[in-house]
Amino acid sequence: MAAMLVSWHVLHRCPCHKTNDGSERICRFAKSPPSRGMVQGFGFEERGRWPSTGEQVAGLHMIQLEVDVADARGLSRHVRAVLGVMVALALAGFAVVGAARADPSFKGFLDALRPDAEARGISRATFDRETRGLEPDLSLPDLVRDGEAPKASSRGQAEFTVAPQDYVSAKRIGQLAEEGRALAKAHADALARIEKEIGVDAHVVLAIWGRETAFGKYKPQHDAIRVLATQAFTGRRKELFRGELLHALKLIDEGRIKRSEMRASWAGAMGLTQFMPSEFYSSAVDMDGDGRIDLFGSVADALGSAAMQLKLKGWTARLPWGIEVRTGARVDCANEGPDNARPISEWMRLGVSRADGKPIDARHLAASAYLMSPGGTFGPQFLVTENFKVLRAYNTSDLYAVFVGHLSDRIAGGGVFVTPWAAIRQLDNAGILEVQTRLDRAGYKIAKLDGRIGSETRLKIGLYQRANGLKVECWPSAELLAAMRRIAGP
Ligand SMILES: [Ca+2]
Repeated sequence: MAAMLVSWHVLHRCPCHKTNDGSERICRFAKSPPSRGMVQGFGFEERGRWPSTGEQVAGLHMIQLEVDVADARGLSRHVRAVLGVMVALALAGFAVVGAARADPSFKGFLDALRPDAEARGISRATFDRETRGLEPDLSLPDLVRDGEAPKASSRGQAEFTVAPQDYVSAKRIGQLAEEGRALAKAHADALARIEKEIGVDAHVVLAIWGRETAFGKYKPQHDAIRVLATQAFTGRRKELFRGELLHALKLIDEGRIKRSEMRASWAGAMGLTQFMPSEFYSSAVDMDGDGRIDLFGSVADALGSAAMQLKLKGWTARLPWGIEVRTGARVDCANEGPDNARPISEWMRLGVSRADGKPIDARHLAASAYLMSPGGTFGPQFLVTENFKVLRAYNTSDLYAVFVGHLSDRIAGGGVFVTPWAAIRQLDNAGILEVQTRLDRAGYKIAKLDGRIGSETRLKIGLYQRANGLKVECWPSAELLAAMRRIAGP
């Protein structure tokens, strides 16, 4: 039996704008049709000539289709044919809207979500109760508004907007370390069980707790459902948040968490260690054994679950996340990055040594490590291990991972960095983006031109500085940008 179209309407229609590239009309599926169930949320990009005026236009349209599905292949052909007609309609300037509502596109988004919620076993009653009257919170960071290009960076993430010496603040880490040492004693039993049963070091999960919520003192106040729905509707990472929203609704439907308890950060993270709803299903554990998983009120459950997350991402017990080093005469910061990883023993043969002058623990010499200089030569430099990558997987930022790793060392009794951070002045995102673009153009390819300072950007800066007879600093400074402009011309 062939698929039958029941209804359709335009969900989200960004204003068309002129383009000078003269390219032919492109209708591209953002997502291929699922094999069963109803179909919704096709995105397509179009480029073409506005029929009434002849202007070149480009736009992104989201279209909701409700299709009675019997044959997935038939559906695909059918949908493609219908979309072709709809592109023609849209280009001809037809205003296609759903029923008149205050915010039809958000309503349409929720309507399109319902079949997926049902497919996951979320009751209709729960779905309707929790989404009734829901409005997007357009004050959140990281949103993409109609007709706006996604921004080069997220204004919400301190990891990418604060200079290293301010992010990895010695004062802040010192305070957290002191509290962490007291909490290590208070929760000694649970932490011992976490180390024994899960195999993740106690000081590391304490450090995550400290970093994420200052040991529970930070209590985010956003309604999680509203945050997740807004990010899924109009955020930069819609697909990710759509899945998280469904998981959150499932948590409510199953009676695991009450809506009133579901307070989240602007990015939907909840509880003592800021977990995402899907992580409740993938890695939450009942560490205190009371028969219920409570990531808001039970320290044992929250830390056990954080440990499980690290374990599932590949944590190796008793392997340091990183070692502060001096690079020596033969290695410089332009050797940074996971592509240049080698055993710690090889780094030692190349002249790399511990910054504090102590010998490197013989048990770790065979471990693979890469050089990582989060502030270029203007701060401490590290050999980082696979455990550093695990911390980065928790939150994708070198500075975040250095913060958590260093805090864990401090809680365990370690000292401050040997090399102090210089007072680094950070270029704004546009400046960093210009450095990246100029590097890319000069043949130092950058995978993601995003205005953010990562390992690749620092490495390529170092290589550029080396090749152009500049001082090798691996940092996008104003002086570097001026030199690049001078060398390449405007
Ligand atoms: Ca429990």
